[in-house]
Amino acid sequence: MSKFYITTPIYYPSGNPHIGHCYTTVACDSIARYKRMQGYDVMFLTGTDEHGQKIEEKAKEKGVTPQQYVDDIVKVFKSLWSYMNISYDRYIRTTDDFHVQAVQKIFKELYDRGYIYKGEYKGKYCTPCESFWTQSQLDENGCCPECHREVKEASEEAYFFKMSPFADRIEKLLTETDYLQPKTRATELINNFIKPGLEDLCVSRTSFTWGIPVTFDPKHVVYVWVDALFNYCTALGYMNEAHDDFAKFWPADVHMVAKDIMRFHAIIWPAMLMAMDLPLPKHLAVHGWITFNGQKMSKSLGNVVDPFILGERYGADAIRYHILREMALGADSSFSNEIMINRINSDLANGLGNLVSRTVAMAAKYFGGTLPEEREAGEFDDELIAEATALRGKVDAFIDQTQINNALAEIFKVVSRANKYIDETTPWILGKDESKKARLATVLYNLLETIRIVSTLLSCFMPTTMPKVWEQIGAQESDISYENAGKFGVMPANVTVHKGDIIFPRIDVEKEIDELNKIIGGQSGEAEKADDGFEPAELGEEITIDDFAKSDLRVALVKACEKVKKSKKLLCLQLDDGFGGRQVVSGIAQWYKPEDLIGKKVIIVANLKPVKLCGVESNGMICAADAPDGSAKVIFPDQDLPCGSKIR
Ligand code: ME8
Repeated sequence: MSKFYITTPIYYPSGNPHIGHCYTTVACDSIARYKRMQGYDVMFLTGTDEHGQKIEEKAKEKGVTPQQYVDDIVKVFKSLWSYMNISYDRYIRTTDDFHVQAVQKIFKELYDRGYIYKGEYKGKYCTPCESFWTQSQLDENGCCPECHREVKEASEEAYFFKMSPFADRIEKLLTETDYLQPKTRATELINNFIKPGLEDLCVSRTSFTWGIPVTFDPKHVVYVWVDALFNYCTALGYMNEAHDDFAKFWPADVHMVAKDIMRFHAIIWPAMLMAMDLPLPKHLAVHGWITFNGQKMSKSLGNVVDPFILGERYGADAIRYHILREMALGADSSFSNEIMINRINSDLANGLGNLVSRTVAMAAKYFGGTLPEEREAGEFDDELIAEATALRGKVDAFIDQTQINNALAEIFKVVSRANKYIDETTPWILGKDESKKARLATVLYNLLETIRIVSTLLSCFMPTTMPKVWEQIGAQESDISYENAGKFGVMPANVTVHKGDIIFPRIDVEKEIDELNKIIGGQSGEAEKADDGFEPAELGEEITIDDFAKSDLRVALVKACEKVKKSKKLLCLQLDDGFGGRQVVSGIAQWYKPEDLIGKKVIIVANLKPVKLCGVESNGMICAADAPDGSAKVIFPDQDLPCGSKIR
């Protein structure tokens, strides 16, 4: 049997887990379940990264020991994973004795091999990120390039890890193999870290004590990232006796992480493995952030969405589905109550839920629950059957590329196809005609079989609800398997359905949004206070000056402005653009009243194709910037510039 080893990052228990942590964990869980269903011998690892200055400081603030502090939060992580139905095979805590001792051995081994040496560290240190940075790595304000907070000068005697011997191999790993998913991220890593010359990494600290002591120089503790990264190996028994499956599962098949810790996994981790002569993991799948009000959802920004609150309202499976469906590998995904509730209503309640309840209800109504064995094929059957049987192959391919959102999109295409098949075959009309019973039974059987295939595949993503679907459609345990998910006609012709509760109840959108805004809005107020931690939107793809020259930006004067009727968001502006005037519609009504803008000069994109917004024609766009509180701020140029002045 082939093995499959997948890991989440080990999370810092410096605060309670949030939807961002849920994303990676639920994504890995779904892949692990899928691989198990395919017959792989799976090891799915998660855990907590419990050392470091940040934890030491938090514990002190609370008046408890660091160990007591992490013990309490780890309980919350574990209860969330159980609530979310996370099927991890192993949970590692970096305070586990076996891990501590293994990291000490690894550190000594790297020292004995000549890859770690003692020196003096002078640099810029970011306390929240626990990272030292060189001057060239700081952002344009001289702050931490990860969290954009102030860094401080720090200097200490320290041990260093030699990075330069591995630069060429790492560059090849990133450019010539499919280690990095998506591979497009390789350019930023190479330009920012490898091209300027890989600097040696400071791998010990003397300024705090909550860490793993270096055995041969105990005033030093091992840098938290060296301690943390090796969890992927020690959890299997590398350099320890607590487990014995390192030979079986290493190298990892997939490490999944968000972009903020890509550098550690794409450069530092391979270098350390190379230094230990260990094989490299096969894939590093990097996803974006779940953002809230335009900022990364993060404990330190205080804008986190509590998964327990959402789970209680809609069920763990609906939350799992929503976050998996929204996040595309490599891009950020913005969390909003509205998108979540609409997604649950459209895909789960109206799409899948409706398909199951309509099919089961018709089988009960027309045949007392048990289909007769007579069959009559008809129009549309072949198309539905072909789509349902081809589905498994498509999902396999997307799972292998860690594109879970696309796998789910394929599954829901078949759900829509099946709902359309009901409209095409009109079983309620067939039911009125005694001579059409065989045709009706065929239609219902085809629907039940399609539901069986779809729900078997979906059970990896929504493990709690799908068994309820199987119960309703009369599928037996032996009908549900990966093998059968690729076949049509598995259930017996005289299958018996069982009407049950609605699987995904429809949510009253307005009422829910009001209630959720009250709960989550309270939390986002905290975010506004923390705008020093503003995370700018991701940089766009590189373009040439010629690409930029295609956009014609001009100065224009707002002569008149009014709200667009029937819209809460839109303002309609009459502008003097230096070319006889134009009308532009802009989505800034939440933040600007017409009188705030009349008489002011703004910047417009002047050569945009006209569009109609809420029925009103718009000839261009007003330029505005993201503000930390999630609003948009209009850019006001020098007010003396003439209308029509071109921006270059
Ligand atoms: O970085 N959107 O731990 P951490 C999406 N201990 N994913 C998010 C997220 C968000 N808003 N916020 C967090 C650490 N994550 C280290 C890892 S591994 C050897 C050591 C997820 O608790 C995402 O997977 O800060 C990210 O990579 C991870 O949590 C960071 O968690």
